[in-house]
Amino acid sequence: MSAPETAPETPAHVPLLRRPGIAARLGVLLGVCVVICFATGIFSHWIQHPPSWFVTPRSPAWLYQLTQGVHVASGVAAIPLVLLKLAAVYPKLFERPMIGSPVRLLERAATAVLVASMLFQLFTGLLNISQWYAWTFFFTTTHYATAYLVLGAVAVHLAIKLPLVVAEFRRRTAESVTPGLPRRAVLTAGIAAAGLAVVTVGSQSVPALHRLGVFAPRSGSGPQGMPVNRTAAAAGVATSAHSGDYRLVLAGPTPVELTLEQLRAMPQHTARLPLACVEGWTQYGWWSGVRVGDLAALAGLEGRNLRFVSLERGPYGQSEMDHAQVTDADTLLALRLGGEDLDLDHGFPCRLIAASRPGVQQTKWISRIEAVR
Ligand SMILES: Nc1nc2c(c(=O)[nH]1)N[C@H]1C(S)=C(S)[C@@H](COP(=O)(O)O)O[C@H]1N2
Ligand SMILES: [Mo]
Repeated sequence: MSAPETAPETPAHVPLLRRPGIAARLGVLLGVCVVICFATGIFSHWIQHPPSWFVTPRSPAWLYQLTQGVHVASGVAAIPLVLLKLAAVYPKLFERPMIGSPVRLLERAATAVLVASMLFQLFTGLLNISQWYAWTFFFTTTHYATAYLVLGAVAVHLAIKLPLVVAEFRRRTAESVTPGLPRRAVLTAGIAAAGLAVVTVGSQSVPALHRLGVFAPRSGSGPQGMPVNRTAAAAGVATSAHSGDYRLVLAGPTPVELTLEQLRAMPQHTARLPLACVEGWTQYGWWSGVRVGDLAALAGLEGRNLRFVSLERGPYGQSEMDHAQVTDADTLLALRLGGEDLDLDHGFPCRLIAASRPGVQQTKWISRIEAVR
């Protein structure tokens, strides 16, 4: 009796995810997400730490909402794609020889860096937007540095794999005679999973979809219909903000101290502006208060870049603004939100609000305005 014949290898016996061309196509989708995420991330970094050549864009008011929304969306979409891609290629990660030739060593080292840095970046990013700060390092600096590591590793990986990717895409015509459905099904599933992932965080900015925001803890509304990032109690300002001793200090050539009553007596302006958090959510509100340009003029601070100091101590307790935005008619020291006095958690007695500015720079509980340098 002869041994049973082994069936010839047909596409049907190749696990769905390992079919030719799938890894390459997932890689292209992932690469697009990475580039978009990097570009919008670097933009956010420049806005917050402007290099000397960088001109901070001041309009449209929703610009930062858009770029940061796209940043978070592309990062979140990349998570299911990277997991699918790993599932498609993981047997290769354990192929022998482990080391081999120098070129192979380089390739494997680059892959190790790529996988590790990308998983680290995407998952810490996801935890951050989910407000689960489960680490001791300072997130933004680490996130920024790792972004370059990911981009560099992607570039090396692409340089090594480019011929393979091109070959995979060329094969397309030859393959169209075999049933193409499974591959397309995998890619469709990948894109659908990426889309679903975006919904789990993006829905926080769409009131009707709040319940879908499982990775978006700020879903739903805080006081005055606006989510709260850090409460007054957490910032340690609950007492000082309500104190009768409160004064706004304008530390200019003509020093001025204003009580809340005096601030209320100044000309008030109203603007509809978004709070666009770096963590992806955006919420619009009607803000009313004193124009920062008027306050600067009062203290002889015209033409100066300004620093806004909060009653809160610590890294989020101050922010800076260039003189061009100081004179913007919509740059306000807001006293009211939606026609009511600011809620304590939104920055009572007053907070900064200006167009196209990351939420993290819309400093709450302002007690002092001074010139930078
Ligand atoms: N003093 C102070 N201001 C702050 C913060 C803070 O922690 N402390 N958080 C900032 C961040 S990250 C955001 S997104 C907005 C959120 O404003 P809200 O809490 O009123 O929604 O406030 C900003 N202003
Ligand atoms: Mo934020």
